[in-house]
Amino acid sequence: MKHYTGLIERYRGRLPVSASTPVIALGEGNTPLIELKNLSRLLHFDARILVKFEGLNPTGSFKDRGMTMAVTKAVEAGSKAIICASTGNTSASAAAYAARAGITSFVLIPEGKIAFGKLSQAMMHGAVVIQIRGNFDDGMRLVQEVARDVPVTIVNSINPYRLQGQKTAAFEIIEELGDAPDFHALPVGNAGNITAHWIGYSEAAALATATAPDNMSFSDKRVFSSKRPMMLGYQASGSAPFMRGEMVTHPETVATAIRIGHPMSWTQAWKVREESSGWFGERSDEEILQVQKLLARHEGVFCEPASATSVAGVLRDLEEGRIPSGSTIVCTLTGHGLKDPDTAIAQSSRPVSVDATRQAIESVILSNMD
Ligand code: AN7
Repeated sequence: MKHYTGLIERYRGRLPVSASTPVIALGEGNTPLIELKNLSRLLHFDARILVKFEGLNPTGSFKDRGMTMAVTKAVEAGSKAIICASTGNTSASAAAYAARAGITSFVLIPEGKIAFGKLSQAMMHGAVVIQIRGNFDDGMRLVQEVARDVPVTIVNSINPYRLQGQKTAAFEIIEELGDAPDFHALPVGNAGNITAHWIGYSEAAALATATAPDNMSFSDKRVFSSKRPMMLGYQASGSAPFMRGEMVTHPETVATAIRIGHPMSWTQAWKVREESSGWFGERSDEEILQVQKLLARHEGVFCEPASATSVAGVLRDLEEGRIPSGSTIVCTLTGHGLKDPDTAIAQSSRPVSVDATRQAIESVILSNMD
């Protein structure tokens, strides 16, 4: 088998690259699809829920799928610097891919509202980190204004190459399951990822009806599906413009990754909902954290708070019968739990402290055995 180098090589025939494109890759993509077997037993739901664990990408989030494409195309066009506004994960990914490409990255982050793991990544990869006294939406506006005057390439999801890279998650799911699932649920911030998945599913469904041309690579031919899933987009209640039907001026949520009041892919996401017959939903911070903990405790899957929003949404909609029993549902877990250690530790019980003696250890063990 060929050494896996990343999603651009794997899906080359489905992406806007040529033989001479200088691919900037870190082995992104190819993430596991994990069935929630323990939660199914524990919570008695009669459906198949699988999580696509995007936290296992090189910088720990799904952003790497889009960033490998965006930075590759920026370098191909001769760009020497990239810029983004970010709630954290985009900045971590941009910083890493810029480092790999040998170009400069500028990242605008909301001061005090970014998880520590993400900040450490942007700093370690050598990004110029600009903390703004404002939120993501302010940063996004500023990035667009600045990029008009200064030669920097924007790598937020308004860069169309980002969505091209991110659509490959849908291809992987179809390859693993043999077809598209009935439902696909994602946490929604800017709504770029839900839009990208819909592009991927739509291309795969279109391929099934078209005849595959001879020059297609093997993987291109495999990725087709008989149907498209219903797309479900879930938001945190304090930051839910799609539920309010309008932009939110002061978004607030413990899930800082999706603390976004002015989604960039607003129009596209409404179209996805309509075309897929899906819906948007919201969950409180408490529900989100509860499900984050459930996944960690009972499935061994540690995702960040924002990511748990997709599973929290699906569990409720299953319970209420909105999602029919017997359905196959894929939930994207967008980022790794290690991104946000503070939130994880704050909701866990403190470790016991004992003297360094055998007796002390044995007494802790005995008091914790069933
Ligand atoms: C873990 O990093 O917008 O709906 O600046 O980090 O495509 O925006 C992050 C978004 C979900 C929402 N889960 O995805 C950023 C940023 C996690 C995220 C989302 C984000 P979109």
